[in-house]
Amino acid sequence: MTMSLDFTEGSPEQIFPGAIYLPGFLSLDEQVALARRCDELGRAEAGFYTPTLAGGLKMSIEIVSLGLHWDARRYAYALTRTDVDRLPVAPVPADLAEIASRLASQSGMTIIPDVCIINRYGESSKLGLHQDKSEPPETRLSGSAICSISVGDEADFLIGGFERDDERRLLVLRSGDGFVFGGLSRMRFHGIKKVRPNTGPREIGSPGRYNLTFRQYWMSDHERQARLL
Ligand code: MD3
Ligand code: FE
Repeated sequence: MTMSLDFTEGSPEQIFPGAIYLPGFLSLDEQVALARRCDELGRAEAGFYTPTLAGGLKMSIEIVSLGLHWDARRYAYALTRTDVDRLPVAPVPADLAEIASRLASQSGMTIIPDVCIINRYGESSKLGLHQDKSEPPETRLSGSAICSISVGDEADFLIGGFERDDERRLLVLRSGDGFVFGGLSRMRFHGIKKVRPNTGPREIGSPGRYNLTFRQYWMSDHERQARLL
């Protein structure tokens, strides 16, 4: 008997319509390589910084934006780090874009990953319940999915409904797990309640957790060329 083993643990599971959980999407070697890549991109020019939100509160995570910068003060995208140091951001590297395309195709969804945001969590970092709606309504409504991948320490992830007070489900996201949010689920409230310190693979070496989200800003490559913000 032959079986295709695309996933080291389990197979893709639909949590809600359009919300696909892909446990063990990356092999251990791929997880180690991706964690290194995040370290490297974070130490480069226009690397990790701590965003300040519109109300003046600092977030408890550090981020790197690739492709387009996410301005935390305005909840909008820009070509340069408008709310930080005005540096231009690097494009989404091909090796990372390839992970997003694989996540989408394994989930039966599509994305042109023109934005990648790397979040770095320490042991007391959190991400409050929110909706991702800084992307233009055209791409949000076109059905383009948000694809995410986590490496390092485990995290308690909350996923709710379309109103802040809707019932939530708690899922533990582990190193190497993928998650794709398309269709209606693209607009669900979600957040990271806590990180579980020292629960990541020893092989990664450095403590903490990385999460990468891939998003589509432009409707098409053609539109990107024509408009470039
Ligand atoms: C559900 N990041 O960067 S990834 C974010 O682990 C963000 O860093 C979390 O929420 C993290 O905005 C969660 C999983 C995820 C990403 C996008 C979503 C879940 C989502 C969009 C809609 C619904
Ligand atoms: Fe989010």
